[in-house]
Amino acid sequence: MLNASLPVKIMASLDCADYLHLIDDIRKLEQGGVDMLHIDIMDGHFVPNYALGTNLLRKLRPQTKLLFDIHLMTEQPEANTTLFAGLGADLITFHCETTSRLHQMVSLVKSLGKKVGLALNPSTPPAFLSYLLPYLDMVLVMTVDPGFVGQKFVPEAIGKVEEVRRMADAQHCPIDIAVDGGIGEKTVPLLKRAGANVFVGGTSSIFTGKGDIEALARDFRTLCEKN
Ligand code: S6P
Ligand code: MG
Repeated sequence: MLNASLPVKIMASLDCADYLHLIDDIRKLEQGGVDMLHIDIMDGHFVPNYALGTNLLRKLRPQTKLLFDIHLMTEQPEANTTLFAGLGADLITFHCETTSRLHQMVSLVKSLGKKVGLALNPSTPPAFLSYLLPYLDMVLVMTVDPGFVGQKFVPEAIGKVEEVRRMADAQHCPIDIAVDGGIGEKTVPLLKRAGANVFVGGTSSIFTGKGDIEALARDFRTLCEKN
């Protein structure tokens, strides 16, 4: 197993929670011991869907101490990063396919006092990362094309995680590698062995709808830690 020394972190994808009982679900996630809320922001351009927004974040931030990972699936992240930083993000993750100004975006996020993650779509080669790894806190390897919950896991992502971890190790960068999309019982062992240490729980794990969210969050952590 690569980089076994990095701690496992569990994120819960808020878009999979019950919008009509959101605060109840968040309390269960807190009790279930998740490390972060993974908050998908979709603009209807970069991805063919819309999700979560500024008013929700404004209301949520004072309600929970859970860390916020803002997953920006938006064109021109330069235009909205300051806004989301001000809404209580702890980590801002943007897509390398959405801007040609990657170093500037990384600097912008850091200048706002936030951790920075760079996301790659399943078809984006990891070579994109070569000159950026030392500046990043996290690489998010998408394991589905972003835009929707409940999609089919893309198996090629496993090899990509392995390649990213190899690149990071070669550059002596002990960065987090996160995976998002179809993360559950079947995929966690393979992704962890490949070098991932941050797991986003959605409808394949914490939000299956079969059982209590708090218990499912605990089970998800056990699954991610044991493999
Ligand atoms: C996808 C989004 C993800 C999903 C999550 C859903 O556009 O970035 O964060 O919300 O992956 O999980 P699952 O298990 O339904 O694929
Ligand atoms: Mg996401």
